[in-house]
Amino acid sequence: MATSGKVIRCRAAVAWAVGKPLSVEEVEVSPPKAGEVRVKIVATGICRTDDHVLEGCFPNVVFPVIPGHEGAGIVESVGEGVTSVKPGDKVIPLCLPQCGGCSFCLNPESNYCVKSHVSEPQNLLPDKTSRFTCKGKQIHHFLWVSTFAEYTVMPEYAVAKIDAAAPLDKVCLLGCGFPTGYGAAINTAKVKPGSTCAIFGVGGVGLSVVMGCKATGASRIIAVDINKDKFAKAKELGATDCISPHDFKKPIQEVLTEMTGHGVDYSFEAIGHVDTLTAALASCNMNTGVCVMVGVPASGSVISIDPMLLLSGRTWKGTLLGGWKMRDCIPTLVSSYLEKKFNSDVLISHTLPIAKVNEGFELLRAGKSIRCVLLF
Ligand code: PAD
Ligand code: ZN
Ligand code: ZN
Repeated sequence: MATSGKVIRCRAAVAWAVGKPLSVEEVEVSPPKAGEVRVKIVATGICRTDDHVLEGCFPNVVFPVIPGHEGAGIVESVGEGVTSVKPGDKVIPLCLPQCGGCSFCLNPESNYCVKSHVSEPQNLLPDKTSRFTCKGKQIHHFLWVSTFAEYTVMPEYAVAKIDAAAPLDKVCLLGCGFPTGYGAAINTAKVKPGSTCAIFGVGGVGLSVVMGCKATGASRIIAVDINKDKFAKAKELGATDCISPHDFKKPIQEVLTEMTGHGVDYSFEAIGHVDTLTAALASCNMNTGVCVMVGVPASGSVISIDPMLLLSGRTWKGTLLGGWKMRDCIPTLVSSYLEKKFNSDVLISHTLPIAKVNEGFELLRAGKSIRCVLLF
């Protein structure tokens, strides 16, 4: 490729400071070093986690930074020693990498990787340098993928080659939101047929949980959200009941317990608030209930609970990216999408050019979008 080995100047949405709108700028992207891949991003979804970054919820995310982690693109060039992808391959950048060799990667029960930005929070690449500059300043990476940049560099083990037939403006959702929610139900909770489920927050991630619960054969799926505009889609995807905590005087966990007898079999929190996390825990059956934490609370949040909630037998779990070993599973999920085994397209409510990235965030904050896909 003509650009291989050269610095590429391209557009990126840069977050210069907490609480400020993103700014679409021309940035310089250095070529990939050994073991790295440079990807031309074609499409990227906006996930609430990107909004948490802009709000300053993660103090270890250093500004200026290029957010975005739900993208799909095409390999532009590869660094020395890269063998699993080549220029021209369609790929999904992995915001949770999979080195394949660490103890967690070797454990079939885990999708965590020790060699990730999660173990060592920093927003530089593993060699502690950045590939981005803008106006003479170093710009930080986010989760090693920074999909709000037209070209972005990541380690080879943070990229998965996908089927060449995949529509990138659709399968970008398989970079985060869809697999997170769907996997929370089928991998993390392992929802059983005939069971009862409650999903707190039916945005892009929560609706994917609804789809996962439906796919496993859950018989009752209760969507809980304060925004009733989300209920039509939740019903379309399999929710049997939709309730708003605002419609009840008593705490929502009591409402759910009364609706189901002893509480739901599985509860999921896909919002990221400590109060709804505890409400979700208290909503599941006191003996065998499983509560899965999916929403990301602000760093430093502390949860205080009555220990009896767990002592009586409930299980409380968390999930990162729905428990999928991403490098192994994302290509398979893309194939399943192409085989129409699920339809994640229903989550895409808006498509905008990258220049309108701030409009996309406004739609999310106003509760008007499910997933907004940005196109370069
Ligand atoms: P979203 O904003 O599309 O959805 C959140 C939903 O929660 C909206 O429908 C809100 O109306 C609803 N809501 C807000 N407050 C309440 C409340 N008090 N009670 C009931 N409903 C409420 O976000 P999203 O679906 O993109 O992401 C949801 C969370 O999941 C967010 O915290 C994000 O950071 C996290 C996430 N986690 C992972 C992971 O790997 N664990 C991956 C991706 C996203
Ligand atoms: Zn996300
Ligand atoms: Zn690993």
